[in-house]
Amino acid sequence: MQKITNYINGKAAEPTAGNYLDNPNPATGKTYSLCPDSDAADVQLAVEAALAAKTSWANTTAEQKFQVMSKIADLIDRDNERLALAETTDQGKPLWLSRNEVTRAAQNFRFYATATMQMASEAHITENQAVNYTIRQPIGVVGCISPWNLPLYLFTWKIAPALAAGNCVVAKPSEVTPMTAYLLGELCIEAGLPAGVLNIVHGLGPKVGQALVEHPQVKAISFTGGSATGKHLAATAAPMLKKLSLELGGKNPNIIFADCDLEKTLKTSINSSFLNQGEICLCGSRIYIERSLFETFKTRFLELVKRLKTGNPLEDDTRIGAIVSQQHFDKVMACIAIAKAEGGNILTGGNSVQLEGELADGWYIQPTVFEGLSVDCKTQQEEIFGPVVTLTPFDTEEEAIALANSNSYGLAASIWTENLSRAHRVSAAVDSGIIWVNCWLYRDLRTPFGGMKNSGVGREGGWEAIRFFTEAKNICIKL
Ligand code: TXE
Repeated sequence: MQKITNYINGKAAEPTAGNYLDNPNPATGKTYSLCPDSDAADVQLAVEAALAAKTSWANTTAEQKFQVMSKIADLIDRDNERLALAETTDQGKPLWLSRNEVTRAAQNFRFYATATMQMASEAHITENQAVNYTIRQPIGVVGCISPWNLPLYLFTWKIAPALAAGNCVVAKPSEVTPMTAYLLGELCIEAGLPAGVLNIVHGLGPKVGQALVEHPQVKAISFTGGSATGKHLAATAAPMLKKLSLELGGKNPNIIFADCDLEKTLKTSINSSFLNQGEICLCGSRIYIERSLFETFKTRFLELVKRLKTGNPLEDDTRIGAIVSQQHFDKVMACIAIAKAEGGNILTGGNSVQLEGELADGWYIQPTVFEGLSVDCKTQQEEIFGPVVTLTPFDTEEEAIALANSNSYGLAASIWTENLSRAHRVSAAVDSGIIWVNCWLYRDLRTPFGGMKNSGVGREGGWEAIRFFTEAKNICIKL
């Protein structure tokens, strides 16, 4: 049984208490590796290593940071197949999707490697009396806590800007999907990342994550996960005046007007509904369709949904892989039961899928489509985070906007229309941090990324992330 280790002070480290958690493969439901059940003592060792490396990393030249971060990106690319197989075995997503996400993880490191070479700052000249210039200094030791849905992608999405900004990092991946974070540690050693610059501590959120958030020498926390956890984490960090970036849940509208390009809308809506088994905070699980198009869209959409293969994540034609854990499988099935109880009419799906052989004990759920649910029911209000979407008609643009905003989340939205004025109008009116028009999940890493309301606080991406991971200092020189 493979034993995952922490990565502390530049080398593999066993959890000090010697405890481990079973780590199952969602496709089989069977434990296939052991994850360190670390504790505060391990966090302390990691923070000490980061503190020891802090000054030297901050003083490392931009060129040297660029070189080592680019090397990590190249090694991730080199090991794409190995990392993708590890990701699928750990998370349950189709292998073809894991390959794509590993490529994006390399891009995260490469993108922020280039950022090290582009750091600039502002100056303000005060009526020929003074020169003000702003410098952005690394915070020092920062914490990065990431979730189980896109493990390596979201892990690197936090770590890369933190390193580029000159910080040392203590990172806590999800205990549900620890494998690729462990493998990243090995690649950092191979790339020659100096000891202590990045430290990875595995374990339970309330134990290791909490210890990291509470640690007085960890000055900022970047978190992606559930809204409830985010609120808890903020309650811990706020009295300590720590900088916080919270990328939380979503319950995103997919607004489809009758004048849309129907073929493109259908194809992309299948993706925005069910990619990664619907386990993406950006998925469009509330589908609103203009009434004149509703029946046509419904018929065509259902035809496509019924063709999606739910099955072995290792097979190329699988579109819906395994649900990440027994706990999450139970949660999603419970949500489906609630939707039925709330009067939802199941148009397709709604059941678990029983596979054969070694996959017989895996966790699989059919892609599920509901209609006939009211605006304020739990199914339309709360994040399910599984392969479950709802179809709801609307009559006017104003109603579509009201429906889209009738929710405590505000992360992302898709809008399908060929009317440019409407696209601008509706985009401005929908309360989401990320709006896609005639597309979904089309990502430019330079753009601000994050949500409002219960979807989080702050933004990642581009210079937003560098600003988060630095302290701005204004220096005024009197002339
Ligand atoms: O997230 P958690 P989970 C949503 C989705 C999902 C729900 C819970 O609805 O069902 O969140 O998923 C660590 N102090 N999203 O359980 O619990 C934990 O170990 C410090 C949306 O994965 O929030 C893990 O590393 N850390 C989200 C990370 O927080 C703590 C993606 C996320 O765990 C902690 C994932 C604590 N007290 C889930 N408790 C998105 N926005 O993409 C837990 N953690």
